[in-house]
Amino acid sequence: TNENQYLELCKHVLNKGSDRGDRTGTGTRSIFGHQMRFNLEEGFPLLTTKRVPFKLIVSELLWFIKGDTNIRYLLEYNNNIWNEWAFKNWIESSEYDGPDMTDFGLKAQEDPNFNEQYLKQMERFKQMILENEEFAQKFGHLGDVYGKQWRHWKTSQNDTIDQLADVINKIKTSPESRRLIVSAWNPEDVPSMALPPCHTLFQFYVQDGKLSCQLYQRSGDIFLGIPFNIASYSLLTHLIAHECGLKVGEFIHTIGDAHIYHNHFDQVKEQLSRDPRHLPSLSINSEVTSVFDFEVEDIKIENYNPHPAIKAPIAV
Ligand code: DHF
Ligand code: TMP
Repeated sequence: TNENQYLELCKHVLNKGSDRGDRTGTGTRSIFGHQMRFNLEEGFPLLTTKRVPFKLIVSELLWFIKGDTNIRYLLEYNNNIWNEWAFKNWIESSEYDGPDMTDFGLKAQEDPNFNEQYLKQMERFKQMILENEEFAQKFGHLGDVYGKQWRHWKTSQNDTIDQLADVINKIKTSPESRRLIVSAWNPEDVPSMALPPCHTLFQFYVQDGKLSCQLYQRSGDIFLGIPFNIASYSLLTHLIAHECGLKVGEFIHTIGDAHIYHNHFDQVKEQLSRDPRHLPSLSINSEVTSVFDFEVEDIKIENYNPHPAIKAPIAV
């Protein structure tokens, strides 16, 4: 089944991966080059061996689609998944007046006193982003990340390219094209991004009235990031298929460095001890016709009865 491919990837990396240092100082076990194929006709691939917060996936995807790169929109939907990377803007600026937050990601896990300080500052940061527009403009942005590259790629002529609108038009007018590509990897902008795009490039393919999508992800956090990425691109495929009058085919997930962080091993083993359940189904408001008009309330998951959530620290 669809979900077994994910569980097999976890086992494979635990058993055969190489232990490596990484940018965050956490340490990972990793392999290079892996592919999973999810048949979207068999159900929506939201993992059932742990609860995955679907609402967060929806608001993050709609945020990309709107071309937004500021975490304020996410916070308005109670979505905290990008906070740490914007928080860095603030604590490294001259306006920051709290205790030293250098290396907060690692320190918060090791030192309970520091963690308390950190949570206090993070709460203050979130409040100011939500309440103060000027503060949000200054510190809530993540650089030229996904939304910017998908919708407003900057050209050398000082124009912008709307890659997402263009690819949707091309799917409608030349579905056999081999050029149905959106790239988030913009080498000129990489240095200014809070995190260079992990999902770097995706391509569409239409056959027998069905839309398939393949993602090339350069780097994948198997326990925390990948379950979101699978669901997010599957949802994007559904939304675009809906606009184009197509059914859904496959989501093909190709990963470069596929890794499990050392502090996620127990969680992964717990998850592997569970049996997958039937996959849920997606329900989208059919009155919305354009991908660009969806709101969070228009997208729902049905018949989702997962095993309980499993918490894990994120490497910053
Ligand atoms: N950094 C790292 N090290 N791994 C990532 O997966 C990652 N993902 C990012 C940004 N930076 C990253 C964006 N996506 C979570 C999931 C996806 C995501 C960021 C965070 C996460 O923490 N998920 C939790 C629940 C979070 C919540 O409920 O607020 C989970 O258990 O799935
Ligand atoms: P890196 O830039 O050093 O590769 O670190 C990025 C980390 O975030 C890495 O563990 C992969 C993970 N990640 C995902 O797995 N999925 C995502 O969507 C994002 C944004 C990050």
